[in-house]
Amino acid sequence: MISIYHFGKFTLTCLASLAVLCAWAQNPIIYDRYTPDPAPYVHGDTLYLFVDHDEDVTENNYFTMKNWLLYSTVDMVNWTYRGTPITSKTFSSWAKQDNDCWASQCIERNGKWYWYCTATIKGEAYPGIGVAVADNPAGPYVDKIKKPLVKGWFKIDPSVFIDDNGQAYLFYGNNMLWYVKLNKNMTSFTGNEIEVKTKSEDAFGPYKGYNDDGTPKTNFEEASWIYKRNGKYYLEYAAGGVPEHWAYSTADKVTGPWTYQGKVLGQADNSFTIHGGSVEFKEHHYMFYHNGKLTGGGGYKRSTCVEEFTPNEDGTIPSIKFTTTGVEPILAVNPFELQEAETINKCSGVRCEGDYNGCYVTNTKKSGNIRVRNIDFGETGAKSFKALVRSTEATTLEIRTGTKSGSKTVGSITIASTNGEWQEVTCDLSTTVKGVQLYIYFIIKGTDVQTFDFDKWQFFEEPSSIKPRTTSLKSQTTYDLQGRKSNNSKHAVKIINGKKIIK
Ligand code: FUB
Repeated sequence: MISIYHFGKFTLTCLASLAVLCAWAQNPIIYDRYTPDPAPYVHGDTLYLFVDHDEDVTENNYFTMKNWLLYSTVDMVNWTYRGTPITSKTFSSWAKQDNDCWASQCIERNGKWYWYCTATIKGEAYPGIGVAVADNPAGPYVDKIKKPLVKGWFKIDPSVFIDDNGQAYLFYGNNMLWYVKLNKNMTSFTGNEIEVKTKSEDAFGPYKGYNDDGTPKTNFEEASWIYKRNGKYYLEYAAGGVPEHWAYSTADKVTGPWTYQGKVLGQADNSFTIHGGSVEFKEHHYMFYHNGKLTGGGGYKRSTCVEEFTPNEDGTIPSIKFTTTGVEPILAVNPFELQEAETINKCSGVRCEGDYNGCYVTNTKKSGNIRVRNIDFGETGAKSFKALVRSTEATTLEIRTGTKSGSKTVGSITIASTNGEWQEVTCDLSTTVKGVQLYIYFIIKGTDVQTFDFDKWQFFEEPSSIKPRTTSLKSQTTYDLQGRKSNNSKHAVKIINGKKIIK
């Protein structure tokens, strides 16, 4: 797939530098892995974030991408890892293995989830787009057709859309743009691939230059993102060559003609690509994109960011500024409900693991920490805390509450080895924690050799001496609507910052 990129794309990556984030920074939003090419999808009260995965170690100074990841949120500031549902092995009958897991998008139709993914055709240098199907967003996913839906040079970056009349479309392409009309089964199409003429300034904006033979270079680069709002079709895309910016065009019909509307985002920090897409969630509009600003990040280590915006009255998208502070919470976390440890606002020294059967956090360093944002302890407050953990060596789990300027310890549990078994651990808090806390932190202090896994947590209004406890964390493990082992109600319904929330 290398040759679909222009020379500039390679030279620009040399500018990548180590980025250090300040404690208050919220963009990027995922901290345990590099998460490029975000494809947000709203389903019920949850926003799913389907992303690619830039590996920690870049091979051959080029994109090193072996699988696709899933995160979700209900509040926009705490993100739950839902596993690594698809790898190149999912497409083993036709895709090159262990690399080139490029941009993707997933959609639900009639209870099935269809995840369209770019990969390189086995034994060839050009890409194809496959589709894997599951009953739940977190999988397991199966490549039922065992072949790419479309393949050929420049055929990357799928964007799927179902129109009001039920007709589904798959758009894709780099510098060139095509679409197919998907059949209802979402895994085949009828008719030919239709090419959208990208060499039009009216449709896609000012040419980014001219070839030696005088033919123009289209402003359309890649990462098409198709949707409909208030009867109008929107096509967002990476534009301008590399480094890319984010632009969009609109049309009265999904098949065009398209009219260029302008630039929405400038060039991403520390990344020559910007791949993203906007989505409406609980009456808020969010623009997702990636940059290279996570620690150690760069052009091949990109991370998802998000900004909130308000469309103009006429439906046009305003110019959106990059921020490091990101977006505000739209719900508060209820600490008295069972919560997943892998629901994280920010973390370091830990990584999320697991799959559709259940995920958890594991430490990657001697000490690690997890931050959760916007937790409402109510007027009565919390007096004790319980966690479900397992450890191979003695470990201390410290609980802190935090503000913008600092944090204070409110509880601590020293856990002996649990011999690999999940175990509930409890502590009384040194002070009753009340009201809305900006942050709570879980600090893991261990040894060089130990493994510490953290699955769930919950606070209680009673001290630990009061028996019986509400319930056992283990016994609260149930299957949620997506078939994933978890408590069903992760967050309380809450109106925050005066914004109307629809649950
Ligand atoms: O992540 C690999 C490629 O980089 C994507 O397919 C493009 O959209 C660009 O983000």
